[in-house]
Amino acid sequence: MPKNDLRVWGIGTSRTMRAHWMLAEMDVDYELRPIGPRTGETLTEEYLRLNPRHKVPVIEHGPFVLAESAAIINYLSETFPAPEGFFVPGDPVRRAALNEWCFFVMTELDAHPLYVIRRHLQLAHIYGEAPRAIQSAREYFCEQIDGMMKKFPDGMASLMPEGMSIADILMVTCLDYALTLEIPLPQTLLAYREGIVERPAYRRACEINFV
Ligand SMILES: N[C@@H](CCC(=O)N[C@@H](CS)C(=O)NCC(=O)O)C(=O)O
Repeated sequence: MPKNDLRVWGIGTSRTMRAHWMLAEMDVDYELRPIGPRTGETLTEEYLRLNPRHKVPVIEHGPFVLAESAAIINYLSETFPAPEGFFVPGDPVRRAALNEWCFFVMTELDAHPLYVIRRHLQLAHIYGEAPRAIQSAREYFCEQIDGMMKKFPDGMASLMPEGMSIADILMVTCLDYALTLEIPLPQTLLAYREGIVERPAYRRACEINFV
């Protein structure tokens, strides 16, 4: 029986980092299955039963199986007690405001430009070379960031005024990946990231996720 009835599958990417970071924030112990993408480990019969789309991360909480990093950290934030200062909305309006950030990060930053770049750069041997698509994805990412930063002309400590939330976990993991791609980021956004990556939970999660 895993600790807290919880098992997390996956390490090594910005998406798996999200689950480990959320659990480190909440100081919740779990069993780790440190499988990596594209290693063959996501293609075993055991794993395909959990996620036929063979992606990491996945969590098992008792009999409940959940994929998709954003859904996972949202579930964890509502299932285990959040630490002091970690914002989990209790009403529909604040939930909607948080969702706006989460969906923005996941669709306009993560799933579209960053993943297009990954597919045609690091995974070009599978998806093909597409320099024009990479260039336009880089530009799109920067445009989205510029638009977003208009909401924060003086910078910010967190995306939600109430404080650190799952939206910041999604955002900072995207920014970390963008930095590895040498995408230029505004100074105020870099300062926001610096403030968040000082959190002990971020550092603990990096040690688990990026071995
Ligand atoms: N939208 C998914 C994306 C997950 C994803 O693409 N995972 C990649 C690693 S970052 C993966 O497992 N790839 C293995 C494969 O495609 O077989 C999430 O956020 O969890």
